[in-house]
Amino acid sequence: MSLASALEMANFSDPGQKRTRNEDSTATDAALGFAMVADGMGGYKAGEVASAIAVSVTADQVRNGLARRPAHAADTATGLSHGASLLRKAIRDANLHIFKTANTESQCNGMGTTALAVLFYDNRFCVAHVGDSRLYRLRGELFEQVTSDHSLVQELVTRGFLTKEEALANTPKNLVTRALGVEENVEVDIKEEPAMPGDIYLLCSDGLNDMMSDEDIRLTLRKFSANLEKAGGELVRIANANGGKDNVSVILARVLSAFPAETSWYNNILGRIKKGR
Ligand SMILES: [Mn+2]
Repeated sequence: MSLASALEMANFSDPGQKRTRNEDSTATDAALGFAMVADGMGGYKAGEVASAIAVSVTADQVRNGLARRPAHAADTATGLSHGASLLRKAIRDANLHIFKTANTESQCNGMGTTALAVLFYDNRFCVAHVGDSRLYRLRGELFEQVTSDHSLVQELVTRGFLTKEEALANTPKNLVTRALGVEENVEVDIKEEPAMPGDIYLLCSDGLNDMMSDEDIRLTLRKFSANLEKAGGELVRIANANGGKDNVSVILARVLSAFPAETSWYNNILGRIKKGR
């Protein structure tokens, strides 16, 4: 079973109701099992430059890295899977590229971007992220946020200073505490978990989750879960109907069937060996 037939993906990015430009960048490649959202920030055009660099550098490195070795192979230098190590390195390289561009092109001074990249392989996924773009998962009735925002609100909650309600009431919502392009090095959070048939993954920029509660996102996903194109279109439509204050990006990925790493030729050989032929 190839990855392209085990995964279904839909990709939406919309400027919203208040902004003239769309500084988000997105990419999907179901055959590679790859999806990414980046939410750029900065002066005139710089935000979209930063997010576009993040997505193109990461996607290129993932494509090249997977051509060399399969994602499920062990990376003996890091103890991670090759896929996880590849995602982390790609985002670090994208950071350096953006940082250098920001410091050499005057019109790009101060630009930055979030990065959220997901890679599916061997019945699991790896998510790598920096900033406040989010990965959610709908599994049956259970809808949860998989990533933890690198934002002032989340830091205050994680450290126990404020409850989530207090933090949301008293703290600027969109202050990210980590982004690509700000410093020469960046810490990338990575997480690897099993992916199950029926799971729906949602990658989004804050233009979605600032305009819709998690419960409304969950209800919309469940209502339209039979059709990812419809579900994604509805999420963008509701974010815009609720004000559309920011660019809104939504990627949906559904696991249609199991996708173990073993290829069919490998199983054939294994079958023959077991039968003694
Ligand atoms: Mn945004």
